[in-house]
Amino acid sequence: MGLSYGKLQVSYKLKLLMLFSLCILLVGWVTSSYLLYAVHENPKTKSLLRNDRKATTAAGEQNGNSDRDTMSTVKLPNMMMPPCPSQSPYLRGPSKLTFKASLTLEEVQKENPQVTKGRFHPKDCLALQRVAILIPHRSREKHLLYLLEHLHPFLQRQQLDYGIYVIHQAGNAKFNRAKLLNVGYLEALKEENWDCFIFHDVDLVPENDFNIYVCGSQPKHLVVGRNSTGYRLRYQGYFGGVTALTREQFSKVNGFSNNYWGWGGEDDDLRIRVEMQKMKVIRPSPSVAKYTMIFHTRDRGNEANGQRMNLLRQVSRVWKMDGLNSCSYNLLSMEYNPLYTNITVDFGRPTKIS
Ligand SMILES: [Mn+2]
Repeated sequence: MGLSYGKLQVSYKLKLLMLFSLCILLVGWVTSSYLLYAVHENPKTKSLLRNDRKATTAAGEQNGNSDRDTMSTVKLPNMMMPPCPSQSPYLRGPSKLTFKASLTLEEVQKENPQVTKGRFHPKDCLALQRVAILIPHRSREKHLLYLLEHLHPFLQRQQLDYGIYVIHQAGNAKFNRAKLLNVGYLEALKEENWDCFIFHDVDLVPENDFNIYVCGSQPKHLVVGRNSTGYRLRYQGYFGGVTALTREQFSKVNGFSNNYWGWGGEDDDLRIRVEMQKMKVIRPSPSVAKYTMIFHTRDRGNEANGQRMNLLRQVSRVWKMDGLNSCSYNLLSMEYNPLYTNITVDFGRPTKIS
């Protein structure tokens, strides 16, 4: 009797153990086959497989079921979602851009029902990268409107998980593009663990959606040509307009210098930083990396920076102390508009540096 009771207990424990191991096996199999698939599709996605999206993206799902939604309306839990293909099936290639004088923000919002708080992610696949677009801004509302009009559909066709941040410089001190971009990087990372940052001028609109807004193993310069320069690179080593750096690449160079007030130089400074870290600037093919520049005259408060040549001579001496780690600013507001997050920041006046 005692023996058979013992047997019974053993077999019960055995069953429990078997059930438990079966569960473990099943979970392990699902996870590993998912990971293997993702890594096989794109080895660079290894680091991107963490499912640490924040709850904010869930809000974005709420208005996903619109009849305008041509991508797909199938909702899948993150773990079950396949990675997006290495090339999106929605790309269209070159397009002739038009800019309607009467365009309004409401019209652009209506065209992009799936975007909330400037953010979007594909509903049926896991994007290859999470990309923050940072746009420095002051009194260029019309340019911003045209850029948003074209950039949102462009990024959606590329199947990216993205967010657009506009960083607005308050006050009337000289414009400091580079410092605004440092602020955008620091503030955006407080919201989401972005993989890639696109530093984007407000007046450059991409013409070809094969110019993919993702980061690579080296810093990328996305503007090879623009209509205003006959689609030729402005000069050898030009690194301005639109660039793409991973979170790590940008942090490795300590970001931009904070000391470029007014127009010019800050992009060359960043290129020097990149080269000092033994990284190499890469560019997409000229046929793809084309932009339309919205014509404008030089803004008041953004006059050419007469100090830029002096500043460029001291990059190797100052880069470690001047950049992300020394970027002080007064954050005035953070507004969540439907099509972008607006960060308003005050820098005060330039301080004299040696
Ligand atoms: Mn410009």
